[in-house]
Amino acid sequence: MNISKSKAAFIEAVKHIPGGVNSPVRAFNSVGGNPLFIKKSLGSKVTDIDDNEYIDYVASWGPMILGHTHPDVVEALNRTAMNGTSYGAPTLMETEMADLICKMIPSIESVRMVNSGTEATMSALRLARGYTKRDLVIKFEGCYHGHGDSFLIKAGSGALTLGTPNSPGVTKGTASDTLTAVYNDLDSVLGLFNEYKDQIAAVILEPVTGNMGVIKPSDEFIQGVRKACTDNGTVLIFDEVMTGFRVAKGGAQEILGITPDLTTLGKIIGGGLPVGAYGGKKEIMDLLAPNGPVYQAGTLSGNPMAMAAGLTTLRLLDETPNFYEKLEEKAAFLVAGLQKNLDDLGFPGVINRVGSMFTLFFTKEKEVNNFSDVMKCDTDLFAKYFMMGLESGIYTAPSQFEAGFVSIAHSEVDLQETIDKSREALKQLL
Ligand code: KE4
Repeated sequence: MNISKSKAAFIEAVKHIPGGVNSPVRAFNSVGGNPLFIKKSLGSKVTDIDDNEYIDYVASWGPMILGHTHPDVVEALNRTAMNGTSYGAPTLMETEMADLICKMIPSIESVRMVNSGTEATMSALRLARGYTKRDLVIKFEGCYHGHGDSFLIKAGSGALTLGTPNSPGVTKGTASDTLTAVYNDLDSVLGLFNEYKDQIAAVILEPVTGNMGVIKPSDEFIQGVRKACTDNGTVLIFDEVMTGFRVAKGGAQEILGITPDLTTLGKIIGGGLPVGAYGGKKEIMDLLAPNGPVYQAGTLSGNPMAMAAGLTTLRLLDETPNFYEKLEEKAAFLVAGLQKNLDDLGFPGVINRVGSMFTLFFTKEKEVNNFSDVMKCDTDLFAKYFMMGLESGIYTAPSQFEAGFVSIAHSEVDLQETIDKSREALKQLL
């Protein structure tokens, strides 16, 4: 496979961009080689600057549930741009977006738009602290909530991939206000509530994880966390930046049957443009400026271009008959095929899937249910598998600690080709 133009582009990029990338997970540090420079995308495919085409499961790290370059999204952007790109004043689309989010996720009574998932989680935590007048937050090892200081403690995603789960630059004071518990271990949460009684402002978690690979919470764990928050007057924040509108129309909270107090959103709600949001109980959200004293602001929050792409995307998700049933069929078909590869070849591995997000863990463990299971993965083997996938035209996340995403644009041909090429790679790795 010729990737000479990407190699040359990377040499140029590193001259003025740290690591040659504007987000660390895009670097290929943990899998070797250098990142591919992408020049276009359509449907289930992306094409690099050497004109290699790939079946894409990165999906821009989640947003592209409709597939890339959906014509309705492109048309909405073109139409909006003709009237200007940003006003710094309210627009009707922002109200439509808020109304639609509140309709699709009933636990959200009021919602504020921001520009990234990081902004959403940072703001939600500040709001929870303002509402409870408490300082401490519980997060879970391996979960990633963006790069806000409070969350770069035992963080997942790129922080884990690159071996910096605790980032330098986070002050001792900030770090001391973040407590960490173990995902799917309710006792680790209850122990912290006992030790720090009445001091915990919030518990934040990925209700289905994606940033240490895909892990679903046990009913006992997630129900126990909800009860502990309720009993202690602690705000439960579901970070649904990845799972929101991904694992179900109403996000992970719909399939888990748990109502959080606040929800953070991102990725899909921008339709590929920079958007984040946080919302929940009106009683809590009304503390936000300009109504209340908790401050949060953003020059481009609710930006017309981002609203046009996001609103078009959400409307399609809300109105397309059987969208999630069709997406479920596609993802189930793919993962059944990948699982058959493992079974037929006797290849050690575990595949976790929730809706259209999945992870193939290279592990000899029989299950992957928590961070310590994830840490037993063979990341070297993953790196070889990743590179073989790339060479055969399959583009997946360059990290064992991420999720793959199936879009509605992935055809059965795409999925069967992926299964077949994955099988060939595993055969060579045996
Ligand atoms: P952003 O600030 O990257 O928009 O969102 C942060 C964030 C918050 N919460 C969850 C559950 C997330 O998954 C993310 C971002 N996810 C990573 C990939 N797993 C984004 C990719 C990247 O960092 O470039």
